[in-house]
Amino acid sequence: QRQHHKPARLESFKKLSNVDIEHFKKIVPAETVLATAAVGGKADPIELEGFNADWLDKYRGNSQLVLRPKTTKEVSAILKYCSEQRIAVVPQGGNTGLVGGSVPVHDEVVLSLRNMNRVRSYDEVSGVLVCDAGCVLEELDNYVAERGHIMPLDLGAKGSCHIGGNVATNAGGIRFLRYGSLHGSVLGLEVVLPDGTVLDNLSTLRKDNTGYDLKQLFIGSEGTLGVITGVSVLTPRRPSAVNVAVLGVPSYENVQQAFKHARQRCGEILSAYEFWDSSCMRAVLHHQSLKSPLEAEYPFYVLVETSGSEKAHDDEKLSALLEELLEQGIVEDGALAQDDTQISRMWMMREGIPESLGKTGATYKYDVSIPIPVLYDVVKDIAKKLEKADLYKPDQSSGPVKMVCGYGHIGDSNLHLNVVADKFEDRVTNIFEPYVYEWVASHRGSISAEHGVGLMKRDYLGYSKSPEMISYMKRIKDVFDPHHILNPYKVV
Ligand code: FAD
Ligand code: S2G
Ligand code: ZN
Repeated sequence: QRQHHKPARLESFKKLSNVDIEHFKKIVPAETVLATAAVGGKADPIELEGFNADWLDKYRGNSQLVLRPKTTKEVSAILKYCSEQRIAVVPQGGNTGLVGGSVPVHDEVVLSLRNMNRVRSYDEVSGVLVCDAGCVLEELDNYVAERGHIMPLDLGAKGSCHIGGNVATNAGGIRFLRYGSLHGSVLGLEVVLPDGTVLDNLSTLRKDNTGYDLKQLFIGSEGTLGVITGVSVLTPRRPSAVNVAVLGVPSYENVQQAFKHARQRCGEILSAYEFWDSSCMRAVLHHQSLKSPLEAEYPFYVLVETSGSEKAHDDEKLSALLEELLEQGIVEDGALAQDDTQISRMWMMREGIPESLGKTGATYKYDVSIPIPVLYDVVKDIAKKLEKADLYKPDQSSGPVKMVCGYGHIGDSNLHLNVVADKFEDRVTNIFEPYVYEWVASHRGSISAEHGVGLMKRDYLGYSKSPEMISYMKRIKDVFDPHHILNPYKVV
């Protein structure tokens, strides 16, 4: 049973017919068109499954047509036709988004960028990469690594997500603390507007103050303003010395203390500071069949990563930090990675959490930015509310709710509150929606730190943005997409 109640299909959108399929087959290579018999094609509906269901299997559309163009020109021809015919379109990258933004709500056409995956140019001096939007993030990181550079973002979905989708969702991730937002590292974009206009702003310049910086509007636009077909991004020098430590921490208060010490002790080489609680740790060790590098179980765990250019110097800083934290009783245990295998195993403990929760049951995800001091309180509040409603008993995975846990990029003041239940059902959802959003708004936080709004949070935007802000967002939407054919029902 899916969690959300779908908005009604807008009748202003044309229902596809074989005439449309025939037209598409004239403007893109026939083998890139995936159409079911319902619209005059030959594909078995099962072949469209992966395009209609999201990563969480929480949102499911009913598209009968997937287009997988290979060039910007083809994208332009598709959108021009869809605009004229008022055919609704969902741009799709790696389909790893978590707010229902990447799959159709009803029968919108899926425009997949997966066939646009070429590197267009790379400058090894400046580190500027220009590539198609459909390049997979991990493949780009491997490509630039061979040339001594690193992608300025990294996330657990790197093996499937596209750089175009990362830009469209303004993804944050585990390197945000070090390399900042895509609003800073993206230098230019090539975007096809809903009417087919190609906006070529694929600049490779670090500085260009000539008029409004339009590319910023598309970063985080979640496929509602235009289809990103090309990305120009600045990739930093790959650090030659990376080290990681995992700490066992007795309280959330101490997680914050350790962060202060880490910033003091590691200074400019601090490149990640992630945390997770004991229920996340139990789930990830079990599902990823990993062994904890620490002696015992602790209420909280922290992963600290340093990235610099001088291994001996950096290791000295990290071990000094560890000593200080242990001496002052801020942490109760700590393990320093001894080699690359241990580094990737420690990262697996953190990055494997989403998948491990997904294997445990239906995962309600709340990705929020709240001031660090109160960040974990909301996890405790929700657990109490679920207990009071007799839906959850801590440490007993019997009730309809099995887990209430918190983890995330605490260095960015970004918490991932996750509730794992048997299934998505209203009596559970109603406990925390809109409660979580009200809670976050009362702390002047954001109801979506990095995952975006999509379908899931469209009706809650008002908890983080004023009516004036939302009305100007809608005006901008009207400027770029007057017929609202691009990713309808989502964001605004
Ligand atoms: P999709 O899921 O295909 O699409 C996402 C949105 O962007 C949709 O609205 C879609 O319409 C739009 N879109 C996609 N491609 C384009 C395009 N070319 N032009 C215009 N619009 C487009 N997010 C974080 O921020 N930080 C994390 O740490 C993080 N960790 C994750 C870990 C896991 C295991 C998973 C599954 C997801 C994680 N995410 C994280 C979610 C993240 O937003 C997505 O994984 C990613 O950024 C979306 O990329 P994608 O190519 O999969 O896009
Ligand atoms: C992360 C992934 C999605 C989630 O792991 O940093 O962004 O909330 C999240 O499980
Ligand atoms: Zn995250």
